[in-house]
Amino acid sequence: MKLAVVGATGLVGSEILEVLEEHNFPFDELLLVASERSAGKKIAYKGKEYTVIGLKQAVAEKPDVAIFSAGGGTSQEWAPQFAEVGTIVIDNSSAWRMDPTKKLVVPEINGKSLRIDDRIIANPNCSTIQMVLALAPLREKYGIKRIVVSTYQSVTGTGKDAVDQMMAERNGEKADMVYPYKIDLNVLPHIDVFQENGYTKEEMKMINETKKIFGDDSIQVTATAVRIPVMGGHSEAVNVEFHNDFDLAEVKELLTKTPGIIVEDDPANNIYPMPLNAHKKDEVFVGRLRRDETQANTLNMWIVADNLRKGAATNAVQIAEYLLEHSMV
Ligand code: A2P
Ligand code: 11C
Repeated sequence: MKLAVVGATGLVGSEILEVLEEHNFPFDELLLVASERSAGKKIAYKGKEYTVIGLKQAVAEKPDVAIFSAGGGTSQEWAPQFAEVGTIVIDNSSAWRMDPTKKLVVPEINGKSLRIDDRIIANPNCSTIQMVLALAPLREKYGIKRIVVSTYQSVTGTGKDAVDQMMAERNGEKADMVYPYKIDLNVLPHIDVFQENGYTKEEMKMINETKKIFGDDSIQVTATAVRIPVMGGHSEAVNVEFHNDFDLAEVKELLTKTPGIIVEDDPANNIYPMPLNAHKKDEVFVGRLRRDETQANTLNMWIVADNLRKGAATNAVQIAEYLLEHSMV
């Protein structure tokens, strides 16, 4: 098993290496890939030094699996070239997600849709993954009619340069601006580019990807995506209307039983999910479970996860693990 990590020098790439190590992911050979600018750089993994290579060299090595986290443009251009030599590409960018010929996979929800001849598999957007994982067991039980979500997203979702901007502002240093405004001590109702309908691309990803992952176009989703000056994870206030009525204790029990979800919901003791605690964790944390008293069959919940983990690296590694477990690689 030859594994390539494309974008190994980036924020998500280095998180992928951490998750591979923590999960003790089995491979015989590891290729660390980045742009030609980084070729020759050394990166340590499990105490061994690896030399970063460029994409051309990586394709020539014909890896069995390549996990891509090097931006949409790189995926668009290079994923097909890897697929051509037989590599299974697991792509973290938005390049292939809405392509009807490609699967958009959260293994716990729709891993079963994967087939041995899938060559480019898309990893959903971070804010979508944590929301659908928490909603999946509830959807199965009660059916989902409509979702209203507002996000509070970590600067790590933008990448290393955004973290640098926030920290420079915090330290009173000159910041290279990644966002159109100061991010520290501020809140930006703006993630990714604005679309013609007034929504941002991030908001439209949450709407369209949710429908595709659940395989249900009838689910109504509306989103407001907001960047806040935190690290460690994305938080989401979700208001979900079910087709059928629910019992709050049963909701809690369903979520507690779901692998990958941790319920933190004890308001009397100030227990609720926070990005500070979700940092570096693979799980999705759910709390503030309460009935929406203004509308029938409707629940309010608060969902937090490390966007670089379950939102990106962990989900991608889990797809690779699923392929291995099901002898698809
Ligand atoms: P490099 O470090 O060589 O630029 P982040 O999102 O944290 O900024 O990381 C982006 C990742 O994608 C980095 O590993 C970066 O490599 C990689 N990358 C960016 N552009 C390309 C490209 N054209 N070809 C290959 N890798 C790229
Ligand atoms: C953010 N969700 O927090 C974005 C980052 O489509 O994979 C991930 C973008 C994507 O800014």
